[in-house]
Amino acid sequence: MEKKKFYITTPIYYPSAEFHIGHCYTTIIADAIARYKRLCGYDVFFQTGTDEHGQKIEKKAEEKGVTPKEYIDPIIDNAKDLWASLGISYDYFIRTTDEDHMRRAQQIFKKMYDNGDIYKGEYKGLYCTPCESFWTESQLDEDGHCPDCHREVHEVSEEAYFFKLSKYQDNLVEFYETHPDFIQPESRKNEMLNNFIKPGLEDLCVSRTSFSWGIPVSFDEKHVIYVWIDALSNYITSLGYPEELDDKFKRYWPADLHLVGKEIVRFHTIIWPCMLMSLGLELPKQVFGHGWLIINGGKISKSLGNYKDPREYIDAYGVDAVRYYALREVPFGNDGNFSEDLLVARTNADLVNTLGNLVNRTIAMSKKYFDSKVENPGVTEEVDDSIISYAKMLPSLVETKMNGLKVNEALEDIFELLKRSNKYIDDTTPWILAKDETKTDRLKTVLYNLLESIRISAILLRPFIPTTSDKIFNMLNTKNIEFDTLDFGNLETDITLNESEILFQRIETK
Ligand code: ME8
Repeated sequence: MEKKKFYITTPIYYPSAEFHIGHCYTTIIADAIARYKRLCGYDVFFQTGTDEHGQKIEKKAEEKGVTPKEYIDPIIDNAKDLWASLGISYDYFIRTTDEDHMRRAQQIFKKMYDNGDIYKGEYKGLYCTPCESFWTESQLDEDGHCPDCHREVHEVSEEAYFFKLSKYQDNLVEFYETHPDFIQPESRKNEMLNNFIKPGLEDLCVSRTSFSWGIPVSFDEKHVIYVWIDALSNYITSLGYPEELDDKFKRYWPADLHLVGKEIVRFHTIIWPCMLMSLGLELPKQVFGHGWLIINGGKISKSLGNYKDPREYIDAYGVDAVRYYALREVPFGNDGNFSEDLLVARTNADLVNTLGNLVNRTIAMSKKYFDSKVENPGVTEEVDDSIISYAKMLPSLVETKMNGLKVNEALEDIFELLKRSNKYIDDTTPWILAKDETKTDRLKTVLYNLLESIRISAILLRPFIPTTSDKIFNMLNTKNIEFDTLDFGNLETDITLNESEILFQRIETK
């Protein structure tokens, strides 16, 4: 049977400065979802990349006395290195300066023009350069600044091309109505409808002549394509659109999930769908707008410079501590605090105390009592049910949570099995069983049950903390590490465990 496909994307980030933990947040979550879907048997296409054009980058390069390309190339090399150190398993990294992308973005612009959806006019308005966004007077904040970053906007007036967003207003509303899951969480849909769509969509300025760092409009070269039109196109140019309609594009489009921060939901749920309607293409299945990581009450941001290189955390605490924190700490969709203290507390509480302890205690007992040999004579007692019945339903609990993108809750459910297993040790008191020769077989079963719940947890944890899962599989010396071996009882009984290794070191706090 042919595998079902799953196309998931992150935003393509601006390489205007080095990436921070906020970019890691989106990318780690996308990675965990991509890995989860792969393990479920999907043919996954996971894409990330960089959004490299626009006035902001042009200015940054000018300030440094280099060309835009010279400015961004090292940032992108560094970003790829960061993704490698976080274990990000992307299938494709798109750069909007890639020749293929540029040519195809031009073709997309031309198609929309040929369809009568792009026309020439004059632009007068307010522009926020750091956000590369146009605003109307009424959208500005109380101080007359950009409502997103609260910095000054400036007036621009120039000949420009416009995209007929207004033409698609009714189709868009109808699409929202007939696809209730399109925008998640629900609250963001209402925000789009009430703040942007109901007041009436205005045609969008989609070309600029006041600077040159962009993709030229193919039929009017003094214009460059508005950076958001260029950027949003990435989701299809990477699949070969519009040149190679038979191959990747047919396989993977429409995207199953665009994962984005809440501040760019409007680009993905208004402009992007209208572009696709103009091109006569299917719309993505879902856009999920997640919340922000906040430092000291404010968004972590490149423009505010209030952050460390995420690799400092990876070096100090390990890649899986950082991944776990990003995935577990904040209910997905909400804003949440980021601090090193919280990262440390989360690591100590969950990864050291709950997971690490369970694994090390269990493996140490196996070694001490049975020379690390795994056996299960099947001497069961009622108390076993506290882990066995939960372990049996856990895969479907996790599936439900992951399908609803409640990533933190999926982890909570997995950790519930680990907690129950720790309690099971206290309840069954293996050290007492070990003193009574008539209880040897019972002790073997107790240890088997513990090892088995560790194996099942490690399989389910693979998408989230893959390095740790691999270490656990290695200690268990098991070959049964795939989702189709999740049934309780699949741990082999003819194996000998390997030496245990410490999974997470307790982090001392002041
Ligand atoms: O918006 N907390 O790029 P960008 C959580 N190029 N997530 C955060 C975050 C924070 N503090 N800060 C950033 C752009 N992010 C465009 C996108 S897509 C066609 C073009 C994440 O570099 C979050 O996912 O400003 C946000 O949407 C993205 O980085 C913005 O990255």
